[in-house]
Amino acid sequence: MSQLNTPHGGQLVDCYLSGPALAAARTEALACPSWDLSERQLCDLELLLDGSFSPLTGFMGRADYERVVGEMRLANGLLFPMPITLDVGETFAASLKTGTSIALRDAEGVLIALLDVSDIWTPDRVAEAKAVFGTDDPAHPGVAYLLRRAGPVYVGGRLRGVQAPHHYDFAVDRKTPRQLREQFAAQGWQRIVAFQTRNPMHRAHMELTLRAARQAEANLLINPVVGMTKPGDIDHYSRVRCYEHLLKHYPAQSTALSLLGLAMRMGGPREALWHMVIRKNLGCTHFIVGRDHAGPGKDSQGADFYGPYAAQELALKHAGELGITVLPFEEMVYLENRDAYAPVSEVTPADTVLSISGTEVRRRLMTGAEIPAWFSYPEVVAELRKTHPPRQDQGFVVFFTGLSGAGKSTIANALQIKLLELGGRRVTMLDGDHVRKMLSSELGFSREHRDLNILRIGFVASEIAKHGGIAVCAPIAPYAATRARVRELVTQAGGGFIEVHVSTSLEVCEQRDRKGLYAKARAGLIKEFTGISDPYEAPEAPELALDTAELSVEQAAHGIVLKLEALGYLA
Ligand code: PPS
Repeated sequence: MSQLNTPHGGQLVDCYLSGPALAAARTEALACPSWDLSERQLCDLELLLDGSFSPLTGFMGRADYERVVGEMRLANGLLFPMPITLDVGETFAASLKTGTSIALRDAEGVLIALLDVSDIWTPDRVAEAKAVFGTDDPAHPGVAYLLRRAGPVYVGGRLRGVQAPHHYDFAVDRKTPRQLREQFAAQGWQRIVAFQTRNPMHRAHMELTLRAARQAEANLLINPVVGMTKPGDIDHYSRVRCYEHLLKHYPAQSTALSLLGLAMRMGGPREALWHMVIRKNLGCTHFIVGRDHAGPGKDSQGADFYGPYAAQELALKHAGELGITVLPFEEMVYLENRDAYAPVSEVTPADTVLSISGTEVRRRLMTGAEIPAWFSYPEVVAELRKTHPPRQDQGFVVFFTGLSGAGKSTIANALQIKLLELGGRRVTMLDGDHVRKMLSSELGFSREHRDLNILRIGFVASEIAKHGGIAVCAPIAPYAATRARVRELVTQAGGGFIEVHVSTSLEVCEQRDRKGLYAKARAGLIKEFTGISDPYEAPEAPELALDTAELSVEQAAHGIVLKLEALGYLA
């Protein structure tokens, strides 16, 4: 098994141009239509260009795509489990022709590559989700992306790389397949076990990786994903600092760290195979597949999407064909009586098993509770605590939603005063009317404008929460999907999100009609008025619902304070 070979026996792909071809491509790009890549597309592009996805030489064309979706094979029969496609909008697609090229640019407009378009087609994305992920349930992050975020048209073709995407963070730890292979060769490493992770590593992971390396009599490559992982994961900056601490505890001569800018799909078994293809391309000979590898979490019924060992089974089935040895690993647990870690199957009735789940770690970070040294090295825990302070020190957003006249602003004002009275925190008010004057004065009340208005509020609120402040927002926010986007924005920024539905009925709001707007709306003088001539989608699972027909302002505001205390946001 030659180290220089890709899983398919060919040479590592290198899409980058050089010399006169590079200069010509830069000039050619000036006349090409430009596509601004999404974060995920940029991740895919980087790994296509540097050969991590060998034998792919570009975004998949239709024939490759269809066979990959159906059979996990490229049109030429080579095993490749994940469709790697460039999704675009309909308008942009309509401006394209096969045989022409597109300039692919990053978010700042920097030219990364030219795509020579060979295929343009509209895929059946629901069928793709079912075939690739085994489900079309949007609780699966890969499905949610495919059905809700991805553009409806795919464009395939060969790539001509102009410039690798630039990374300002951890630049020396991001190695291309070529750089890693050179490093292995220079160190005389011939057997290399790769460990994939999207989580901070604790002692159990360290024990597992050491065991795997010993078992294979091999060196170890810790190869964490720093592209896109599962929404809600710990950010990669914190994780990489944790890995760097942990690395000091490994045998220095036999362990290396390299960061992988992969955009994961959380595709379980298929994703495990994809990870193997990548690691083979990186020059690794062995790959650890643990329990529930690249697992997407629970489905909307609360059940697992894949069996816990489904990924291991599929990985083992195809390992020979890919030319990489799979090291299936069970969960490792701590045995207090032996002061040692062991795989669950080696536990005897005499052992006292201690374990802390990922959820429990998050809870302890949230509450500031102790995380014992048997579980994680203190410097790793300290690193996590820096970016994940206990809830009472975290920023959060109280997001009111409800009909005009429901009482949102009145309760929000009362809440702001109560929070200021409690002291020690900074509070920003983003009231509907106020925002419309200061941030959204040019917007009307069409769905598009309302969404933009709410996303602006969400953006500002997420920034406030990110910096430890409290944002109190009180727009109507009639659309559930937009509110969900705001929740995502805030939680991804590390803030808490408390949705308060001011559920006062339309009848009561209309009867009050403090601003006289309902009368005008009924008379047709105001168009698209929420509740009258425009929809209001009531929240299904708000943190709190308050009806001002039944509660005084004082009671409602106090109810929110109690909720915030119960959730741990107020000391
Ligand atoms: S939205 O849908 O969330 O963007 O609305 P929002 O920014 O909260 O603005 C709502 C306030 O604007 C006044 N107003 C209208 N509301 C709903 N529909 C229409 N067509 C409309 N036109 C003006 C109204 O006073 C809302 O204030 P509140 O405080 O909710 O009564």
